[in-house]
Amino acid sequence: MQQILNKIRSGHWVVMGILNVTPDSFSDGGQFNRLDHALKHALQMQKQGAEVIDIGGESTRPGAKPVSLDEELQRVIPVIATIREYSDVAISIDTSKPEVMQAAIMAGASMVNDVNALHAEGALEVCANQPVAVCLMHKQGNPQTMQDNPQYADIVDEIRQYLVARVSCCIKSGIRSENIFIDPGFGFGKTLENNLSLLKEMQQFCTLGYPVLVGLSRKSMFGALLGRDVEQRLVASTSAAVIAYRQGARFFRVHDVAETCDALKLCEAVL
Ligand code: 7PM
Repeated sequence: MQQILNKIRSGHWVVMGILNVTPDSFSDGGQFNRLDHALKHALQMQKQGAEVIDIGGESTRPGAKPVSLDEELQRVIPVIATIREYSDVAISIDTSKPEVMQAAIMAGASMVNDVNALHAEGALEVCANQPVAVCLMHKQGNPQTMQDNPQYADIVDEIRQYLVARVSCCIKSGIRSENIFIDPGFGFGKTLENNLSLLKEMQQFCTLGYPVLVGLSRKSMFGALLGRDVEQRLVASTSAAVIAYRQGARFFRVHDVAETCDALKLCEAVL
């Protein structure tokens, strides 16, 4: 993770590949097949240019039902341990639960990606006492209802203030400032118009002094704008990544690793 932090600090981009660990898609094949599939997917993304693999048990997604602690642990920890066994790629744990953070770190994760920005009791402490990077994301409301009627007076200002406040909490708790990423949280309690404003004003997050991670990949904002199903959002997703890159975002959480890396290589070559 240290190498990745240095790379971003010196102005380069990094791609984080999203690893699917949904239980439904491969549950028929049993534990071995599930782990084998996750490992293959992770190694493929690494080969395509992902330097971090983000692993989540899906409890934090918009509209998702909460997942119990035991279930989340059972979903993600064996996957982390398996990838750690076969690859040195950096692993990020996408969770809001301190117990999952702790277990994931023990199993080899070096980053905590929390859409809840370490609000859960004990989360700050877990991250403060370990050599891990953290990503603090903004969201309005909770995953079940946040898309119902999001409202902001000044969305950019509100999210900036929120992220700055969360960064302060982290630093007060003993998390090193060099280990902190911020993320405006596209799609988390945001209308299409809100998401477009955030993308337009990306620079205002990139000048706060912390590297910015963006998650735009295949998001429903592209469905709303273009009328495209989730598997037809590649061009919009990579284009949006380029727009964010041009304003200073350097960390990209994506499904389509090879294509995003191509676009970002072009960006960097031009600059
Ligand atoms: C359904 C809707 C499934 C939305 C999954 C999602 C982000 C994240 C997610 C993000 C950070 C997705 C989202 N989005 N973590 N986790 N930033 N840091 O599109 O934007 O993958 S879940």
